[in-house]
Amino acid sequence: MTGTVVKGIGGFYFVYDGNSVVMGKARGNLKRNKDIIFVGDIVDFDIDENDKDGECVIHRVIERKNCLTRPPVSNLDILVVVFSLVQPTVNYPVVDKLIAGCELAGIDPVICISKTDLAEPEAVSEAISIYSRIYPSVSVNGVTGEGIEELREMISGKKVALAGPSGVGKSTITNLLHAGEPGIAEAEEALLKAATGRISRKTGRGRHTTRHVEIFPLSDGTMLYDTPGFTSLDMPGIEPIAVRDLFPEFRGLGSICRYSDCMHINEPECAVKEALKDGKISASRYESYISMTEEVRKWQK
Ligand SMILES: Nc1nc2c(ncn2[C@@H]2O[C@H](COP(=O)(O)OP(=O)(O)O)[C@@H](O)[C@H]2O)c(=O)[nH]1
Ligand SMILES: [Mg+2]
Ligand SMILES: [Zn+2]
Repeated sequence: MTGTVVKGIGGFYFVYDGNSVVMGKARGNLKRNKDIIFVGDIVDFDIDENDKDGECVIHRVIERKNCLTRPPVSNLDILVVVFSLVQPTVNYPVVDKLIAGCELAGIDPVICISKTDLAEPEAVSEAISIYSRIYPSVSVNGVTGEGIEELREMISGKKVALAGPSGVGKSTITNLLHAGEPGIAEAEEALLKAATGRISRKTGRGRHTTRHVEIFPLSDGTMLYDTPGFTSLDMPGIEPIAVRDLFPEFRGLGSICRYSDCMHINEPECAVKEALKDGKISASRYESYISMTEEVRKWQK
C-alpha cells in the first residue's frame, strides 16, 4: 500500500492512505541506511501480520520531489510565505530570501500579507503590487478571516506549509484553514495520545519532548503541514549567478541585456536595470537581489 507520512515520533511513523492513519515502523534496512523518513514522504507500507495492533511496516520511500531540512519535511508543492507590514514590520530581504529558497528547492511560493487590519490599505496594495506580477498573492485579516477563502483556493489539493517570521500570524491562519473541517484532526489527536502513551512505555522516555511536524489533511484534499515554522531555507554553496536565476522577473529580460551573462549589477545596457528605472522591476526585489549576491560572495571568500 502507499501512503503519506503525516507524523513521526520516537521512531514511529503515522501513515495516511487517504482515508485513515495507521501507525508503523521503518523496516530495519531503512534505518540502517540512515535513509531517514521525513514527514511528507510517500511510502510503500504493509500492515504487519505479526502485530496484534495492526501496525504497519514501511519498506520503501518513494523518490522525493524536494526536501527541506529545518524542519525536515518533503514533497511540498507550495510554501505560503507569510509576512505582515506592521507588528512585526516587514523585512523584504528576508521575505525575498525565503522566496528564492522556494525557487531553489522547486516549491511554488504563494505570497500572503497578513494582519491587514493593522496596516494602511494603500500599504497593503503596494506590497501586493510588488509580488502579484510574479507570484500568486493574497492578503489576509486574521481577525475577520477576510482573504482566507482566497488563500484556501490557491492551495487547494496541494501539499502546503506556511513560512515566515515569528508573530506574523501563521498559527492564526492555520487555525482559520482548519475551521469548519470535519473531525480528522480530532481523530488523529486521539491516535497521537494513544501512541505517545505506548512510546513512553516502550522506551521509558517522556511524552511530547519535541515539537514535531505534522500534516493535517483538509477535506478539499489539501495536505497542510503544521511546523514550528520556516524562517529561512538552506542555500548551500550557491553561486551569485545561481542567485540571479532565482528571480523569475529577470528571466525574460536577461536575453535583452547586452551581455548574455549579465548579472544586472554593473554591466552597461542592462535590460533589468532599465526595467528597474521604469518601475517594471520593483526596487525592493532588486535590493534583495543585490544583498543576496553580496551575502553569497562573502561565503565564497
Ligand atoms: N491584529 C491582528 N492580530 C493578529 C492577526 N493574526 C494574528 N494576530 C495576532 O498576532 C499574534 C501572533 O500570531 P500567531 O498566529 O501566533 O503568529 P505566528 O508566530 O506566525 O504563528 C497573536 O497574538 C495573534 O492573535 C491579524 O490578522 N490581525
Ligand atoms: Mg505559530
Ligand atoms: Zn542585465
